[in-house]
Amino acid sequence: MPRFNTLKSEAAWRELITTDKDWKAADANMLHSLLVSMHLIRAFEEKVLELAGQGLVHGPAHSAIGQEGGAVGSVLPMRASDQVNGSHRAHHQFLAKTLHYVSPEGLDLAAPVNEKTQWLLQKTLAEILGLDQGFCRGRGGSMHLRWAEAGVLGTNAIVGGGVPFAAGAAWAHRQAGTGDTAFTYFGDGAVNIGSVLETMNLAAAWKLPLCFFIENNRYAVSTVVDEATAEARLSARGQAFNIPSWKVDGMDPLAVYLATQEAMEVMRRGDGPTIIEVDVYRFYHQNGPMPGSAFGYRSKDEEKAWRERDPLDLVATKMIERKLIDKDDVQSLRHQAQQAMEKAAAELLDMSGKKPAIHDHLWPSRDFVDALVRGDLSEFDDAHYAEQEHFSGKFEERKFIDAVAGVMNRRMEQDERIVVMGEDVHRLKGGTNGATRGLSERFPDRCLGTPISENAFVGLGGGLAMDGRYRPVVEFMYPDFMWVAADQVFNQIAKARHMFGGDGSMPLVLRTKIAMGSGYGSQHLMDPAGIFSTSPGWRIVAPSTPYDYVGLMNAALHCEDPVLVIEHIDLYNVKGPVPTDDLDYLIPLGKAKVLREGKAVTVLSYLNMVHQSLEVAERLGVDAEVIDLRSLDRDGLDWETIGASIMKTNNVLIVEQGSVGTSYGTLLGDEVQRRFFDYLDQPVQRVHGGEASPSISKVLERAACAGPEEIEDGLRRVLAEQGRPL
Ligand SMILES: Cc1ncc(C[n+]2csc(CCOP(=O)(O)OP(=O)(O)O)c2C)c(N)n1
Repeated sequence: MPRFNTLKSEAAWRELITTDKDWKAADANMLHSLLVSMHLIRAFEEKVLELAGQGLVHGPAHSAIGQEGGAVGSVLPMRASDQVNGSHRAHHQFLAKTLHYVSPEGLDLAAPVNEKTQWLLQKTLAEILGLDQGFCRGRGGSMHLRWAEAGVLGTNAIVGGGVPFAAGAAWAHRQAGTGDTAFTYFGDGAVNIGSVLETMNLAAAWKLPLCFFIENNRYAVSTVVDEATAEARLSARGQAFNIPSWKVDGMDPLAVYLATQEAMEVMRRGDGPTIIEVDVYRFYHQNGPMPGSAFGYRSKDEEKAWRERDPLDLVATKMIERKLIDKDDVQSLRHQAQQAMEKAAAELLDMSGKKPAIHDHLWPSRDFVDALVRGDLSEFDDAHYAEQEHFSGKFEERKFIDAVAGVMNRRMEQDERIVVMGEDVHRLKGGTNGATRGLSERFPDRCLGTPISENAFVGLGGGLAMDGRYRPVVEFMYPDFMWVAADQVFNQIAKARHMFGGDGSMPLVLRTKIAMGSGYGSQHLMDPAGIFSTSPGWRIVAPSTPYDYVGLMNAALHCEDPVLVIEHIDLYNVKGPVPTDDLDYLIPLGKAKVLREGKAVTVLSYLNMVHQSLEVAERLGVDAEVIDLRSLDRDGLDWETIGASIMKTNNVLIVEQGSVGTSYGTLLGDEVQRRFFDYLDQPVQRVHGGEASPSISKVLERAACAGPEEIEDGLRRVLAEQGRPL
């Protein structure tokens, strides 16, 4: 018979229950703020549902009526500089935090609404209605509310999708030593998604001051919490990750307040993340003004029992018991909150017709639709640009990979905001290829080896970039891992600036390497350019020489947008000239380079395929003009250079190495044809790999990718079409 030891998690896990004594001891001003905030939020949500019922809210309105206690109870112990984010159901958290921000002295029953709170209610309602005066200029609506100044990082329509971003804010707090914290709010449904679980692990491993605040309202749409998990006591997740956790009754806002104070203490003293699970109930269905019972997944009796535990009534009763207020005060508070919402709505609605309608002049202009997908690049106004042919200093021959490590060492030495993170970047003499060589020795607190959690760590990078105090450089060991992190890469990082109104920056650099030819097979060898170029928000650079790498990396690190920097392993050991004494110059984003002049055909390419194209054209003696695109995103394509060449050659060959399905050339070919159709003597010709991802077998891998033979074929095709075959 084996022997067994009973094992126990290290993490504390406690339920906090208030007593009469706690209610008697609670600060009167705090109770005033609690009650006023909850009433303002309740009246706000009721107005939103009323307007939704009138068809004035475009899209869902996920009300939090019934859940106010969790939001307000947790926000009141916060400082203005603590930050929060949340999910699709977040009006209450947004308002709790912003009301607290505009009324730092507390909210008072004697005057519950003042100019600032009225302004806030109207601006929030305007956002939910999709109007120009809203916090995100009407782009975010109900599910994407952001007011950075007040500490609201942005709420999120992807369940759990905002959680890694909050870890970024928490990392910035920890690194800056402010003692501030970040709170990420999400529901019981979100507890089971990867971004949440990955972030719990990462935040605990890195001791981030991040509170995972679970609003357990028992339902994810109609799915009951214990149908979705075998451990329905959701704060038990803390046991798995060594995170101290509290469970409280969220219908008791004082319990939430006290638990939050305790959690705050843990986080502010540097002991890492916390979990608070609050049991709450949404009085209505998932969204809209019907009760959940109308959809058959819960009973009217259950709803009645929870409504009898309304957090607004509990706080009012306790305050009346303490003679802090009387019943008339509560009536008057409710009335004033409703009046405030009438007034806010009246400012936005035209009541002159048969039905209320939004005032026409309040909508955003249609021209605003694609504005600020990326920033305006004004940060480059005084940039020090230097192309290789104009550089006057001394050069030395350096390997590409040494330029990669060299420029990052230089930038980190110059700019304390830069933080490098990724798997193994801190070991193996600079990660798996030497790209981060020297960084962990010189900057141990800014070169971070991550757990294998692409979604969490690139999302953390996104939150860090958006926070603005630091500039993350994230490495994906192989590009295909972007699929693992697709939500953070494409839904969160790429869309954040535009979705939240256009003003926020996202200065994140994502490095990755194409490794076609290395035998790593179907799941490691893609070229990510095609997929990233379909994602608004990203800028993409793909340098083909060490000199350009330094200049483009410097530009990427200077840019206020997310920039994907693509490297290629074939280039790592290639040598090229790099300035001996200057690693500070920039190469402009959006500038292509003609590497070989010619009149017969314009070859458009990037990375290693530029060199292969040059070699083949030279070998065959084709009069090809070879252009190194360098910047690949829609905004970065240098149409001046490309156009001038096409007008001269009237023929285009796009050369890329990777698969046709995820091909970058698809976008480029389409654009070229639409812009220059009249100048083309033949359809745009293309060189690319096969349909399948490259296999491990050397022969099949070579067959899946394009190389010199395929480029030769392409050039022959172009010339044959011209009636002068080689
Ligand atoms: C990744 C993802 N899956 C599904 C949805 C659709 N959806 C929106 S809200 C929701 C339920 C979320 O439940 P929970 O996390 O408990 O939050 P609650 O709605 O109860 O506040 C679902 C399935 C989504 N928005 N994102």
